[in-house]
Amino acid sequence: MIPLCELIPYIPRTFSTKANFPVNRTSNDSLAIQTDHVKAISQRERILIRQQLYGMIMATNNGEFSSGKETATIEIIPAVDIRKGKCVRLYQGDYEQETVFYNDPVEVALEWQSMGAPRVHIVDLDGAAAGSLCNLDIITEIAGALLVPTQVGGGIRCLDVIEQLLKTGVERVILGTSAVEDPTLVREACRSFSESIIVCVDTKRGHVAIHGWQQETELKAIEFTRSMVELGVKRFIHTDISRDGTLTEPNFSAITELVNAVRLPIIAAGGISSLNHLRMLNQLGVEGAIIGKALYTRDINLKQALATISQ
Ligand code: AMZ
Repeated sequence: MIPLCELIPYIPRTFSTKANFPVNRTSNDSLAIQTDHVKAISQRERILIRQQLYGMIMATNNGEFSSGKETATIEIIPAVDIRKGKCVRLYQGDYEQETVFYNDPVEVALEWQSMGAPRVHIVDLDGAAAGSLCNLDIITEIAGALLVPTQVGGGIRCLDVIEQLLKTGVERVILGTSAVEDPTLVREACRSFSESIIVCVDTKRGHVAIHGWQQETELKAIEFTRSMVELGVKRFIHTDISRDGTLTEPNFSAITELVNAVRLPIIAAGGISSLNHLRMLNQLGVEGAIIGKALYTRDINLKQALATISQ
């Protein structure tokens, strides 16, 4: 068991815990809690602690975060977006603003694995726009070639396709458009495949967007996510579309709001472009961070990111 004093160094002086055990403050403002008591701290409380810490970082350091010790709780997930058989990145999800980074998506997925990626995120961009998978052969090849698990989205609209993907070795399937348009499918998919189903909450100006992000809905992120929890969804990916592919920064406030609203794992995406962003997301209590453009432009070095997060 990891002592919490390593998990949350430099705790604000105002912090108080409702936990029913002694908490000692050390000379360097860490919380020292006996290892035996650490088990009693719920995941929820850990998240609240991280959020307090995040507030303090923003207030005192202009957003610059430096910490001696952090625990690797966040999973760093490289994205491989496929369009017309190639590995590409789009700017804010715009199909007109595409950069081709690799001709062979299998090769790049293997490269991320060899650099230590614990999981690979695969999107069939043609599939998301067309409403059915268009790059199934390549996805099957990647899932077969990798040892690490994969999650796949883009154009998945029925149970048969979900089952087919899971049979080819994909670990998790992502539903976006069909989650909005076909709640019955979500309920049935969760009933049959449970943790293998992820719903993506891809937002433009706070509203969920579907059909390759080309159609904005009336649904607000939080209310949509809550309705999905009711249907049995156990994990979500949040992407702020206006940040995606921009190398700016993640929408920390929207992510915090979602983490607070839903007591389930959230994977953050969109705008992650520095090691600092990863450290901050780690503190916010997200389960994972999907990195796309910044890995391809080398703004983030995957090995360095993995090392930073597990220090
Ligand atoms: O970049 C885009 N325009 C885009 C994209 N990356 N459009 C959809 N997607 C991804 C979603 C999710 O992973 O983030 O496709 C998946 C959802 O697809 P669908 O077909 O279920 O809405």
